[in-house]
Amino acid sequence: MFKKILIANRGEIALRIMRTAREMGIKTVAVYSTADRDSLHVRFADEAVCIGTPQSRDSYLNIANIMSAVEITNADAVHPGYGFLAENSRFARICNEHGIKFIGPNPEMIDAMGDKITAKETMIKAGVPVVPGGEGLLKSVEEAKGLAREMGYPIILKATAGGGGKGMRIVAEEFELEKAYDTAKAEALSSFKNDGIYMEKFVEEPRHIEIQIAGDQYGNVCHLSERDCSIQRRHQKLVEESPSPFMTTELRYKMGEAAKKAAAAINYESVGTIEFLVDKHSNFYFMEMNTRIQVEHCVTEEVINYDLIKEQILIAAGHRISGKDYFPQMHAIECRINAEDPYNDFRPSPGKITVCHQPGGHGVRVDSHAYAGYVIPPYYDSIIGKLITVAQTRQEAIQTMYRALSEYVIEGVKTTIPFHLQLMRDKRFISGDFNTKFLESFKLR
Ligand code: MV4
Repeated sequence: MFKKILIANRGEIALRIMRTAREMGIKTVAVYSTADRDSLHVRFADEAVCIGTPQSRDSYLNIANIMSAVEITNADAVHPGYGFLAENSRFARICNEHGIKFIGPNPEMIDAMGDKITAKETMIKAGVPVVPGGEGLLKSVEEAKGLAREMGYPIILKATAGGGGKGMRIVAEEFELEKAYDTAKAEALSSFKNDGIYMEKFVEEPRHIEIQIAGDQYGNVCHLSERDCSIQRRHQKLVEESPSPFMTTELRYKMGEAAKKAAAAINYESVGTIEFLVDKHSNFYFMEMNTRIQVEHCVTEEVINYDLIKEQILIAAGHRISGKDYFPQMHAIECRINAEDPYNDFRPSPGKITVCHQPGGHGVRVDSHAYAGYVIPPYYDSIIGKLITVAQTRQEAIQTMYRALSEYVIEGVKTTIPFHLQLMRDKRFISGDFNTKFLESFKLR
């Protein structure tokens, strides 16, 4: 087992990883930018190394500085968390070449899923359903026109180097195609330095349902059931839950098998997630694979009673998994508590937290790095915590969530708490009748 893990991240996820490492008897190293000197992840770690100035590219994205911190602290493994370098194959490769275990998949697996056209081709070969569309890169707007006529509008254009919604264009009718083609290409080039785009039939009002999987170094794979992440706004997830209110035993079986095929197709090693679009007829289509631990991993942990970070560390250290699948025994919901103003287009609200009281009690979990006096820097994402509730039924998990949100006091910055309070009382949310378009018509009062 590893003796010392360097956590190449910050905020709540750095704390989350340290907690498990400590339970496993592994020493921890925090890295921090000068904006994060007073962060809890620095105080909770056994050692901490400053890796640069506030801008991410000068600290949390600076591979040379992070590798120096690994060297001076003698860490034998690196956990990247989510975001930052978590899906950077170059970083994973550099770690491995220096004999430092990158706690995640191999660089080849990251690359296989990073390019969306390659990922889609791999899935087709493996027999995983994908959204109908053209095979490969679009070579011209004429080709795009022909293809769109064949499959019928609406269609969607996506960047092959994209993901998470960046650089997408939905096209409802032919007269819009040329402009959308040009802007999608230009946006792809400026965002990803790669102007490759491809086309798919647009799936209307889909749910976003993802399957958590795990694979070990010996070819064993299992799934750990689903999370419903349909409550999103501009591709930012706000609420996640497991099980999905839309799920049936039969659909879970089919999606679970498809997710395992997807992971097996690339000999996936580590924990990961297969994202699917699910239409109202329960047809499901592979969307992307996330080769990292995700923000919302906690809902899975709560419903199957299983520490995913521990599993990820064990797999990286060469342990075997049993290969049996895991099914929800409880219902869990997670609300993302962001320093954003929900009354003002969710605009970031950095600054000093003057008052901080976090909820507790039966069925409540808070993963947060917030404390009274903490200053939220403006340089990074705005997540200040995750509130997770777990109960026997969805209705009880919602009731506990409402109660816990009512106890949550954060003063000094605006938060998403008022949004979540209203959502937990929303008829459509309570009935489970929602899809990825739900928040477009949601009005905060
Ligand atoms: C789609 C789609 C409909 N049809 N693809 C958004 C993020 C990126 N991973 C892909 N996305 C979508 N792809 C087809 N063929 C609708 C979306 C989409 C979406 C997906 C999941 C969650 C929220 C979303 C919001 C808008 C669009």
